[in-house]
Amino acid sequence: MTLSPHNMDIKAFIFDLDGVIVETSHFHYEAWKKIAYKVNGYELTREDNDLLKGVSRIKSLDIILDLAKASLDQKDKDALLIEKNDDYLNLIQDLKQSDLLSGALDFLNASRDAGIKIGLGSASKNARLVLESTGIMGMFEAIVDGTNVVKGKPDPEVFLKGAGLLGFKPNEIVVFEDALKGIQAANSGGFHSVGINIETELSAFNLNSFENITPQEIIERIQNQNR
Ligand code: B16
Ligand code: MG
Repeated sequence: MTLSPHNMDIKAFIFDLDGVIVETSHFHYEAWKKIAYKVNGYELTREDNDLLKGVSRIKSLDIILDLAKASLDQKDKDALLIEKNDDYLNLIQDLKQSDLLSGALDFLNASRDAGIKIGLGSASKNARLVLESTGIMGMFEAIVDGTNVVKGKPDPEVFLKGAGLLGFKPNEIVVFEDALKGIQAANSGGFHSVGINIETELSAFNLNSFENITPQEIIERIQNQNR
């Protein structure tokens, strides 16, 4: 199905990765929990973990050290960063297509069929590995991840770079995000934002998953709000 000219204002979708396309957030949580406990017995809660969503590895460790009221020298921090990532890589070693969020693969396919360009905007340095293991790398026309940016979310750099690669303006793109910092990043860059599994009023609207929604419906809802 192709889009009517009326719908052509939105030309691309940029997806966050962890927690939006693939359910890897609980693996990050599991790995960070071990680190927090190791630092000084701190029990990292799910609420604490929400603060880490969309945040770079280095910044996440600083947040955990703050929460645990601990301070470490750079050498110990570096060792923990390596340990966290090794643990995370171990946890995602069997990642496969069935680990995609429910409805995500159909939604990506439907978007492509509708002529909408697809980009990735993730803070993760493991994003390409995750896209490869889930077999969806080829669907993305632009990939921007933690290896390509200097400033993390809520700075819009990751999405602005994606827009540049896709060749569209931010207001022609919808960003899908599960993290508050990601939605703030999208909004401050001038993108439309849709929340996935998050309660916030900062996005245009929020969804629990990509099940039972079409790309056309997303675009219509965004356009109706901007009328
Ligand atoms: P890595 P996203 C983010 O990915 C995760 O939400 C966040 O929990 C993680 O710390 C960050 O990537 C860095 O990941 O350690 O793999 O480089 O949600 O922006 O796709
Ligand atoms: Mg995320």
